[in-house]
Amino acid sequence: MATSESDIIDVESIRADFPILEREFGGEQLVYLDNAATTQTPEPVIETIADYYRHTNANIHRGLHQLSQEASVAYEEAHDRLAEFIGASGGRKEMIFTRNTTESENLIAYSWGLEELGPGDEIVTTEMEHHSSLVTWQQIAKRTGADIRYIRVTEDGQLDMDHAAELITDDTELVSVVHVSNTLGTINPVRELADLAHDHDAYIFVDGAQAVPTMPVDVEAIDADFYAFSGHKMAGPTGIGGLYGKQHLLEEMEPFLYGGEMIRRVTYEDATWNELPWKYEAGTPAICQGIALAEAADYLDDIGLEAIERHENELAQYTLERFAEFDDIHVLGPGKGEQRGGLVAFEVEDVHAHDLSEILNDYAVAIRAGHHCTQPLHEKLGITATARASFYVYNTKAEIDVMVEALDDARQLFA
Ligand code: C6P
Repeated sequence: MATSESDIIDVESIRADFPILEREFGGEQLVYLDNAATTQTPEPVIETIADYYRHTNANIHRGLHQLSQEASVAYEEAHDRLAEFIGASGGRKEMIFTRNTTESENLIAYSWGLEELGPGDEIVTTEMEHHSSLVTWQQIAKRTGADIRYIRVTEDGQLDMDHAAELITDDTELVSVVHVSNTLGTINPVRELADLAHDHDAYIFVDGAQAVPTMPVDVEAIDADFYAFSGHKMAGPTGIGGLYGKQHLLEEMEPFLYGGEMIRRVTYEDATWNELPWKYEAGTPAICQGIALAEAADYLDDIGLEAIERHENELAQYTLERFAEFDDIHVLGPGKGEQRGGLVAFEVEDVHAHDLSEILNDYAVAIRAGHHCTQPLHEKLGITATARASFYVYNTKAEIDVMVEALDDARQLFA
């Protein structure tokens, strides 16, 4: 397959780092375009995982023996590395490892939301949120008597910022917003929203699941109070994610889970909490995954996040160009020439997204079909399901051509 047509990054040598891309199905080479769901894993990360289990595996912060000490240091340093990766100057004290973005959202909802919210308080979020935040805040609102307000999404898939300015008031306690929409591809003005929130003494939580893997993120430049992401979407393993929080907020908040590791001193009557970030990491954590995530951060930094962002935008723009050849393909989100993340959700008239995905699978092309965990947004748009192609560092225009040819065959099958 033709690979490197990008003058932004050396796709050919990057592809060589990802052994899974060599897989073939029915004689066709895999075209993996489901990266917004999960990205593939490069050799250095696979090696780090294997190396950890071969040479270092032990529980952390419990043993005085050599293995435990080595594992503890590597796991602690991984927190510093991820803090640095997203621009958090407080290092490990501002970087909690969780299982994923969903758990990071729930941590804030339970530790902060349940304690701080009450009747009359408002949570302002958006119509394009992923279920991980939308459902979580809905349930917390129900339990606390707080209200939820949704910032409107405009016809061209942007947040209506006039509406945001109307909704964010002195009653607002939290603004919760997705940085890059996993359905529309929209890149939201998170700094502007943070300023609006702070003008009204509210906090801002940013869902960075689709941003951290694909663009330079600086939580301090955004002035985010909380920022969440997942390891498995950024060339890291599953089972590990991150939550950034401003140190003074993490210090004030109650723990999320109780148990071992998160305590300082325990009596039969009570307990006190460990220092940050361990106060929020109860039980034995995902040690190997945390260490491997730091390796993934190194891998992405070596390529360069600006370059990754440009490469993804180029692939998204190319996809829009190719789709424009068909008048029965309708794309969600910002149009051609506008800045967007590296994903394109679309509909093909008279062909259900699930049928498309199945037919593309026969060509070894992996895309996602469904509501992508944004069901209310799909309902607002009057659609039950869309197909979605999402890109990463190793994808090429040639692969998009393979997808478009397969789509064309699918259209003709249903014509
Ligand atoms: N979106 C997708 O295919 P977890 O599952 O916790 O790692 O990530 C949740 C999540 C939160 N926010 C956004 C914007 C996301 O895109 C996701 C995950 C996947 O689009 C699975 S639904």
